[in-house]
Amino acid sequence: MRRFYSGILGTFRSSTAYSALAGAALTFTSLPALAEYTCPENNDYLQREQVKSLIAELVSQDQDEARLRDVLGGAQCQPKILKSIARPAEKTHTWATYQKIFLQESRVQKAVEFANTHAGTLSRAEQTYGVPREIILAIIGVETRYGDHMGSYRVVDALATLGYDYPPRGSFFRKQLKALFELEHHAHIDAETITGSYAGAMGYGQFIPTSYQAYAVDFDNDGVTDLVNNPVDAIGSVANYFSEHNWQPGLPVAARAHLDGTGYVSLAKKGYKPSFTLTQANNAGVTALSCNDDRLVSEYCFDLPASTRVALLDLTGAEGAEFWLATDNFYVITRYNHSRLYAMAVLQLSRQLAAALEDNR
Ligand SMILES: [Ca+2]
Repeated sequence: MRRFYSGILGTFRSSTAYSALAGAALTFTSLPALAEYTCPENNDYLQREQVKSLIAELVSQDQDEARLRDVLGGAQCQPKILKSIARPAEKTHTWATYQKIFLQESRVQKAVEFANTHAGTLSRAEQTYGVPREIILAIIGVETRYGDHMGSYRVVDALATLGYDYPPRGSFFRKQLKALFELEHHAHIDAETITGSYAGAMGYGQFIPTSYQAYAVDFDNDGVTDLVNNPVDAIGSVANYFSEHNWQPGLPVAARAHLDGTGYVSLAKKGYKPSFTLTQANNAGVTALSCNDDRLVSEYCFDLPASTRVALLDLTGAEGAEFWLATDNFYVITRYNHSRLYAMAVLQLSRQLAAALEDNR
């Protein structure tokens, strides 16, 4: 049975206009009960053994002990941060509800203004890193609405709270906290006052400290790499992040898939990292929507060599199950945020932006 083409003909352009008529999402399951984590009473991070060893380690790297004690002594455990981390949007939404949050006309309007202001920088980023401007713009749009929502938590509070009072990911956030002080030591960052998300992500593109260290660039060459106050550095840094994660210029990100038979079930279980070829997908009855197929008009089509590596995504869209074939460039977007919903939102926003910028020319 051909699930995807069933009766859906016409000239729809919106991706959500396509939906399978049968089949439930394979991977959306109810969440297990989450353990609750709370801030200790009368907390003083300076009394904690792990904090003492962080200070010792940083002092051995020539950092100033008084400054470290000052900033860490002022760090506050924040209950709201512990609540937020337990329920990230990517885990509590289906594609249908997630899509509504990020794909709105108002975000596209903001993007066009931002793109006009930074047209030269976006061209230079595209040329330098091979990443299309609409992808850079979509990332900055999804992350912070072009700088409107860079986060109001002190980063040191966020990273101390999650590093010392959220055991499931403590070691990850303790690494970020250490990196924050290294950034203060080597870059233009004030570890005491800089603000960001509940997870300690900073600036237009919401870089966590280790990403800041590894991928941020001084794109306007003023000697300072500043992703919070300088949109030029932020644009270059997002493009560099994609380039360093092997973005392939010109490779389409994803196409709608149609299904014949039940061979798709095992492919959809393999996750969003491309692990089989288009030939293998075709043999399992899964075909990418071709851009040469005039039965449907879709922006989400591709005609790639049979040896191209792909993954099969099954999403719960507004009108039911949706199936997509995604390439290595889709996987690169998930390196920014490990979520297929996130990557799909970035892809679809980027298409809206490309169209809006084209109209604006
Ligand atoms: Ca700069």
